[in-house]
Amino acid sequence: MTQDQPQDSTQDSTQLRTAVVTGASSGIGAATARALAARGFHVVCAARRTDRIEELAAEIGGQAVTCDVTDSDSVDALAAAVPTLHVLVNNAGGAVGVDRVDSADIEAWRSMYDLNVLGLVRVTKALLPALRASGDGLVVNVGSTAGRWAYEGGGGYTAAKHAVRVVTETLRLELNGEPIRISEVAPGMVQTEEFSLVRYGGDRDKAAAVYAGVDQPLLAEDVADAIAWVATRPSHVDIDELVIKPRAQAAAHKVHRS
Ligand code: 8X3
Repeated sequence: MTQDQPQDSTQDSTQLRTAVVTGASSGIGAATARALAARGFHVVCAARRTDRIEELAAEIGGQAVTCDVTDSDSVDALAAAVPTLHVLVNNAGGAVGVDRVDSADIEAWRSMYDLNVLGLVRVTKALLPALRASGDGLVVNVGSTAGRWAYEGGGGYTAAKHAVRVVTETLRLELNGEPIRISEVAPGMVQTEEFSLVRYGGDRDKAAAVYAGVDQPLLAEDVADAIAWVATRPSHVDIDELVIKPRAQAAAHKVHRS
């Protein structure tokens, strides 16, 4: 067994371990689904865009379940498809807009809270019975450096990601004594196909400017690798939080650009 294969001190190591990845249709979610499949997990790819996740599931020998984490019925249908679960990666999320607080778009803030925070809570609630059923569960919440620092124009997103961090800590306290670990992987600047494009309402120039001159922003695969590492530690090892940034990024306001 290599270091990156699932290591499980409590279960038959030949048993196939199951992972659910939300937001698996692109970016960090899709890369994580691939990374976990490469390490031997049966991966359930969950997202709204059925065509994308069906293609991904076929590629990695996994399963596609169409799921909108902002819809309770949809999340219940995901839970019904997963009776037992070892790893839940709550990845679905995103930013909308760059409004200052004094001009906050309340609906944008509401939608960010719904997607990033309530979505994570809905999915976690619904899948906790399956995590318990496996006897060895792990929840990896994809947070952000935006859950650690503030920046102008980021209020709606940073507030939501700070909430993700606190929900993660709360859950760890509440589940203490159960065989379930709770981790947060918090990336900084990651250049993905959609994150900034969505944030800037489809404006490609503004989205590209986020990464302009930055020597090697993180890629989705870098974050997926970190998540897969967290998911392949022995069962007694809990990685509380892992902050991952590109070398060029020291802080929100300190990004080296050439
Ligand atoms: C993304 C990091 O800096 O764009 O989660 O808020 S940032």
